[in-house]
Amino acid sequence: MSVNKDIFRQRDANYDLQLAGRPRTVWEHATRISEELVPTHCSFCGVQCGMNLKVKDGQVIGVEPRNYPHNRGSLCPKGIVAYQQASHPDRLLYPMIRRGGKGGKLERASWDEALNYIVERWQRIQAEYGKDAVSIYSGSSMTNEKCYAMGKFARAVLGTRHIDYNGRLCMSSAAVAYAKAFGVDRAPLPLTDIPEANCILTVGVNLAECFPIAMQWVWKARDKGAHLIVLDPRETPLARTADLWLPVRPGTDIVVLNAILRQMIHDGLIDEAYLRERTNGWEQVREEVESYTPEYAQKISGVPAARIVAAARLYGRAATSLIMHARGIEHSTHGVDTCLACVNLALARGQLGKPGGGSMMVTGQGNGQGGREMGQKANQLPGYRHIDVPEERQYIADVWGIPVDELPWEGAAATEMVHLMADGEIKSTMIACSNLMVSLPDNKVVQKALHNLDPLIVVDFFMSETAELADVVLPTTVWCEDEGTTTNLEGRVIKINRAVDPPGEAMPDWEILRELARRMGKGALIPYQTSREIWEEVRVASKGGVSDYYGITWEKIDEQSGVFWPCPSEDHPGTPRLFTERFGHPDGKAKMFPITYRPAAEEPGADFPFRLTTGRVVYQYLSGNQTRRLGFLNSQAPEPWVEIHPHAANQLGISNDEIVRLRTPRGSMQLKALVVPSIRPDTLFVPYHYGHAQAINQLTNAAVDPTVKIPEYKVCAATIEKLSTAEPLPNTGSYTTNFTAENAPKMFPYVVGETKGK
Ligand SMILES: Nc1nc2c(c(=O)[nH]1)N[C@H]1C(S)=C(S)[C@@H](COP(=O)(O)OP(=O)(O)OC[C@H]3O[C@@H](n4cnc5c(=O)[nH]c(N)nc54)[C@H](O)[C@@H]3O)O[C@H]1N2
Ligand SMILES: Nc1nc2c(c(=O)[nH]1)N[C@H]1C(S)=C(S)[C@@H](COP(=O)(O)OP(=O)(O)OC[C@H]3O[C@@H](n4cnc5c(=O)[nH]c(N)nc54)[C@H](O)[C@@H]3O)O[C@H]1N2
Ligand code: SF4
Ligand SMILES: [Mo]
Repeated sequence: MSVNKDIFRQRDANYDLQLAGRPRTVWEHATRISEELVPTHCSFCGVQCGMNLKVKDGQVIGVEPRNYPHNRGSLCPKGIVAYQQASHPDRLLYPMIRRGGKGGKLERASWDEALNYIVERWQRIQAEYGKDAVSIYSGSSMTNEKCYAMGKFARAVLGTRHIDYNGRLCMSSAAVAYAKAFGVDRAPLPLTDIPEANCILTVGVNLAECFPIAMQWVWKARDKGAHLIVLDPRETPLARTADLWLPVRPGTDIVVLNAILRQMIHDGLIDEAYLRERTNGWEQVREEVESYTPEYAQKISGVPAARIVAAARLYGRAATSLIMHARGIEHSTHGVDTCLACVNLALARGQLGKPGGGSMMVTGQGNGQGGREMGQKANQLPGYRHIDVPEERQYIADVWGIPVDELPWEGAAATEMVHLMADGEIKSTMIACSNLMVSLPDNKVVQKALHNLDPLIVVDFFMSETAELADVVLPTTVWCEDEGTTTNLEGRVIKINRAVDPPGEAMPDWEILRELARRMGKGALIPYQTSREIWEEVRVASKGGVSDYYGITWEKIDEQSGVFWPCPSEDHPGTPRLFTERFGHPDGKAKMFPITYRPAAEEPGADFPFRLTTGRVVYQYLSGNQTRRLGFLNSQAPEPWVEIHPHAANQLGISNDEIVRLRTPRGSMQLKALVVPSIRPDTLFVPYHYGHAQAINQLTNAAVDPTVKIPEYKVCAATIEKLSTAEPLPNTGSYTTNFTAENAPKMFPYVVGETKGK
């Protein structure tokens, strides 16, 4: 198959002319009117930018930005190529079963064979070992409808208590912190409020690379004179433009946040009236922070005392101030505490509930917000109902039409589930929408755990590092082949539309669950013919819950350009701003908690003198299973690297681009050094989007926060070594990163870059 590039070049040229104000050519006009535009949203991050997919002859051939309130007609590099997933040559097109035992090969099977095999195995396992011997590991890149079906399938059809999802690895510490402090776990304000802020303090969020389109709201605030303070061990693109960069040692933010609060108290910048009227617990917080002098904070965190004082004054004197925080503080064994320390600052300034003020967790995954409200989290039922509360259990049991004593209790968190697999307590797991072999810490243990499962079932649309280990692989749809809703990082519920049919035999996740339930004799529990039927049930199941979606209809989403929950009735407009009058606790007040600094689980020492932190780059997404295949994105960041400061590099004799060995107590890997002045000299950074020998989670620490079990991805002890001889780079797996002239489906307008990383 070859692409007639000349036509597309011609077409692009015409488009340029059109942009220059010239009339459209006949060719341009003809192509445009024969394309259908399907309004939807991006498949990637939590901003969920509005986009129109261009569809022609049953295939998605391109994208246009859509003027939605929060992205206002812009898309970032990932959004622009997201559509290329649909017709990608790597798509999984039919079910596969590993024949000949664990050492055998994955071979094509029919749906009937694959589903019957799973059901037969599950029934035998559950009869012999009990219901909890089968588990579900799910994800938040799925629509609300899929997430809801997943939770109901696990608890009502399988009857297992073990269901959890990848949000556990993401923002679960922030979720718990907000539930503790405010009684509601949601960003309290929309992105469009940000320009009202006079000072923005970002804490562990690389906004420009991870939420690029949200940046326009920060720029608007800056244009109006807002100050910007960035707390991050790296001078991120956002930090480069900031008034103050606080280069914190990974894992030590609490001392900085407490010291800022102490300084504000000493400078008389506290809103005492707000604290009296709207909060509980302030006195204990005031006492706790008194020992956090700027000098003590400097000693622990490495942030100069003078900058801490300056930050307290810039932040504390702003009439309206906003703290934005993300994984930099949440991926920690004290993630909940650090978020609560941020909340203390914002409450002490009386900011929560003000337009443009307060604290805002920046949720990461496309449906990271909805994914945790639909009942696929170990301790939660739909509507953010708690699985331990008898009335909440009864309500959901009634909606599902099952006796309440058949509803399982809380199961293992995702990180704990892996240990139950390794210990043989869980015998079989279905993983949908997660790539554990890249995303979980200390992945040697993960591999062992997955190897123990029989069968391990993986539902995906691309072969992932995890699917490679599966006994059964089931092909599912990409986002634009199914319709449903997602809830973006603001709490805005939006509509995803179906643009094309799935290729081959791929089936939406919820249809796979329906077919499994039917074969298990429980078809009446998953009876849906359309995802809209699931939505109508979600509305009822969430009714009266903290995240009440009852009043949100698909029509209303279109009419209002998204609806913010809670929205308890059809005539309710939705709630963009939370806490304007009261917080979610019964007395209407926010709770403040005194926060004490504790060191990370693993501190540097003589053998491992650096702090290693991990995270993201703009061009790759999560485990990379989707973006490593998109040529333009991958060509910009085809392999991982380790960022090291020039001082440290000089001492070790390491030069830029040199292959080095990175070592932690769990093992070592080889990768390129990127010598950059934008990182602390005692800190190393590696992006985590890569698999096999390139996965940084070979080396990360599996220690978790004691309450939420989120891993400490953001700090462990490490060392870096020059290689004595040129050692060959190990095998890094194989995937198609690109469309070549040979494999490109005809409709693709561009053939980008070259094939890398094979
Ligand atoms: N391009 C891209 N965008 C994405 C994603 C992606 O994979 N790629 N993923 C999405 C998802 S699921 C998520 S969760 C979000 C994540 O969004 P972010 O949280 O913004 O991303 P991270 O890179 O994980 O970490 C953010 C910053 O934390 C800093 N950091 C590391 N350790 C510490 C520390 O101890 N303290 C402080 N204060 N900062 C620290 C890092 O230097 C980094 O700049 O992004 C979403 N958007
Ligand atoms: N070292 C380190 N590790 C980290 C992090 C870090 O900062 N550092 N960040 C953590 C964070 S914040 C997160 S969110 C996790 C993410 O970790 P994972 O959830 O494991 O990563 P994803 O790439 O999102 O995996 C999703 C998989 O599901 C597929 N998929 C996408 N949509 C659908 C769908 O609708 N249905 C099905 N069945 N499959 C689908 C994709 O192709 C992909 O293979 O990683 C965590 N791991
Ligand atoms: S900012 Fe996020 S939602 Fe918007 S286009 Fe980029 S990846 Fe997609
Ligand atoms: Mo995430």
